[in-house]
Amino acid sequence: MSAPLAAIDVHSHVYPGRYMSLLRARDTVPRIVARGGQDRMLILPGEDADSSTSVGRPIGSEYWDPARKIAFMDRHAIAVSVISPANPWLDFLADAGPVATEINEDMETLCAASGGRLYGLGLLPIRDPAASAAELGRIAGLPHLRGAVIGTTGAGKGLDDPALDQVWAAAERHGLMIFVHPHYGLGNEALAGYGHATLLALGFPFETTAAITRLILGGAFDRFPGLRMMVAHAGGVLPYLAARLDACVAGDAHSPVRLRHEPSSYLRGLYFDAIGYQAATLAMLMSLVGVERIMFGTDHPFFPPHVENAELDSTEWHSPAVHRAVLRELGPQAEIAILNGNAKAILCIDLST
Ligand code: 5CU
Repeated sequence: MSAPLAAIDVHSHVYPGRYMSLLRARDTVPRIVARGGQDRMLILPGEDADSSTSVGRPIGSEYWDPARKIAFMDRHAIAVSVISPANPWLDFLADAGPVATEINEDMETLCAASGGRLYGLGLLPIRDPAASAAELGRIAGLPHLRGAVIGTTGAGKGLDDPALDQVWAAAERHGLMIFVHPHYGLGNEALAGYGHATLLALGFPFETTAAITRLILGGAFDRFPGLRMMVAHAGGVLPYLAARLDACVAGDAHSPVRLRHEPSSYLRGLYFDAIGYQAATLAMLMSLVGVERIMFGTDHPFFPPHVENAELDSTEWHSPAVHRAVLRELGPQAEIAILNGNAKAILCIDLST
């Protein structure tokens, strides 16, 4: 059998050491608690009260040690990962400018030391749009960072808040990628009683779908046509519902929406990870936005296999295994483009080092 093609993983998370210290010092969610000699992570809304996970999830050095990230990559034939700080970023801090700068410097140092295996996305003090715009200017000067990851709440009023226009303007000016990722879930009250599965499987993509829909309908991509934005988890359910959105906007005689084009057409200007778990989902996304806008991702180190921590790095993980199989089903051209060709071009990644 031939060796698997080298992949570029554009959806891979890390909690830098400085961020871990921040979480360890807190006594409300998000935080890290020590239980029975083991660190447990409580980050999701209500996770401290959720007995289905026996209070939080175990967290080990796979979340911050670059050697373990690279061990996972080697195990799964991933040549390069574009690592991003994981949720909830700095959403819980009002005055996060200085710590964002420090963590972004840490991200650059970590990537620079990786011998070409790691590139990064920084984080933003997003509750302060002016500070976030300034931070994007600093990120643009860090050679291994390609943009920044954000959640869906912005400065507290969602991503269609006009106060965020200065953030989009800065990202557009510097040609940086903004990676939009869920954290809070949407419709959680209708999803309770089944552990984390419903929040992660449904609440997360619903949240992403609503956030990107509002951005589109609010006209952000008319005002900033050069804004580069990557949407997590294959776009949530927005690609699936895009034609319905067009029909409902067109069918509303009193719609406040004033766009140059129909809403779904803006999806063709966005980028997506390929974390859709089935070929039919990816085929649908490809037909809507074009294969050239989709890039392989794993979500590592979330969704680990159920083995001892010491065995994690040598065990095959579900997400990379299933997504490689899905890409094979899509045929060799799509497979190569999504596995690494698109990320090379879109994020300027050199696979030859
Ligand atoms: O399992 C989880 O909680 C998560 C999370 O918080 N963030 C993420 O990106 N994937 C899974």
